[in-house]
Amino acid sequence: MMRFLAVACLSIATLVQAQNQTIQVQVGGTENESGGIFQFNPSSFNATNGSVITFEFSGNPGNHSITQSALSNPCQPLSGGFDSGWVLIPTGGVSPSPLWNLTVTDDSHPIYFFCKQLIPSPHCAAGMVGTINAPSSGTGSLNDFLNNAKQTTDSGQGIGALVGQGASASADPGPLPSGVTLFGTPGATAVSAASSSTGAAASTSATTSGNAASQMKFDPKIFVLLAASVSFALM
Ligand SMILES: *[C@@H]1O[C@H](CO)[C@@H](O)[C@H](O)[C@H]1NC(C)=O
Ligand SMILES: *[C@@H]1O[C@H](CO)[C@@H](O)[C@H](O)[C@H]1NC(C)=O
Ligand SMILES: *[C@@H]1O[C@H](CO)[C@@H](O)[C@H](O)[C@H]1NC(C)=O
Ligand SMILES: *[C@@H]1O[C@H](CO)[C@@H](O)[C@H](O)[C@H]1NC(C)=O
Ligand SMILES: *[C@@H]1O[C@H](CO)[C@@H](O)[C@H](O)[C@H]1NC(C)=O
Ligand SMILES: *[C@@H]1O[C@H](CO)[C@@H](O)[C@H](O)[C@H]1NC(C)=O
Ligand SMILES: [Cu+2]
Repeated sequence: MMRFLAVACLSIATLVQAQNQTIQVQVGGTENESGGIFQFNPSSFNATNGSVITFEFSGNPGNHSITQSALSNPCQPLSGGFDSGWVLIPTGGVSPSPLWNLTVTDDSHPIYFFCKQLIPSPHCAAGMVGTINAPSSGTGSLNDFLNNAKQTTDSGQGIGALVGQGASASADPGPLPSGVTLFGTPGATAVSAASSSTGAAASTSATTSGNAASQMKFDPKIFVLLAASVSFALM
């Protein structure tokens, strides 16, 4: 009986974990690449509700943001959009790199983001943009968004919130080792975010844990695993 319980608990734990994807994105170049690199890597990926995107401020040096925008207006902060603030990493890099965790709350529409840094030239126009759940080609794809971004000459400096449209963070980037500075700290909820996203924000944890519960209930894999556990326990 104890063995059955242990195996069943393990199976459930494995399943719940398997449903939350974690996606790592390097901000400003990949680890150990030095110099001001204006990119997100990867810059286009898909993530289901509840998945966490861990942005790693790996630029060495770097002074970047992750700021939500729209397909048609790629280098302007979206009203009610998410924002990490700018994270300055000095030359030489730091360890550990600051991280920013963004949880997907609506995977049914593409999510677009850019870096709003202007120094030494607008990073957005240089191609520092990314997409989540965008089509792989044609209208709305990363290439489409990137082409729009490259045609801009400026980028908006507005400060957003942790809570965005379709994705939200619950904390500022961190940790901030000595030499690292966070500029333009986003509010927990921006005034503009209140109308469109407060509902989503307020219900983020409830919704996602609710999801996990309902997925557990309906996911046929759990029955297969439980059945396997039972037969294992009976052996
Ligand atoms: C899965 O994600 C949900 C929502 O983010 C969270 O409440 C839950 O604790 C996560 N489960 C695991 C095993 O990480
Ligand atoms: C980066 O450098 C560190 C220390 O030299 C090393 O441990 C790590 O594997 C390197 N990472 C990559 C992606 O090359
Ligand atoms: C980093 O970016 C912030 C926000 O744009 C700016 O105030 C600051 O001067 C920048 N620092 C460096 C060293 O580029
Ligand atoms: C993800 O969450 C959003 C918002 O609640 C919902 O509209 C969408 O259908 C969900 N996606 C899936 C695959 O359930
Ligand atoms: C993401 O999903 C869209 C459809 O929703 C698909 O067209 C695209 O190829 C997917 N992208 C990746 C990187 O898997
Ligand atoms: C981001 O998530 C990782 C993995 O769960 C965690 O170790 C880290 O402390 C989080 N960082 C922040 C700033 O939320
Ligand atoms: Cu940048």
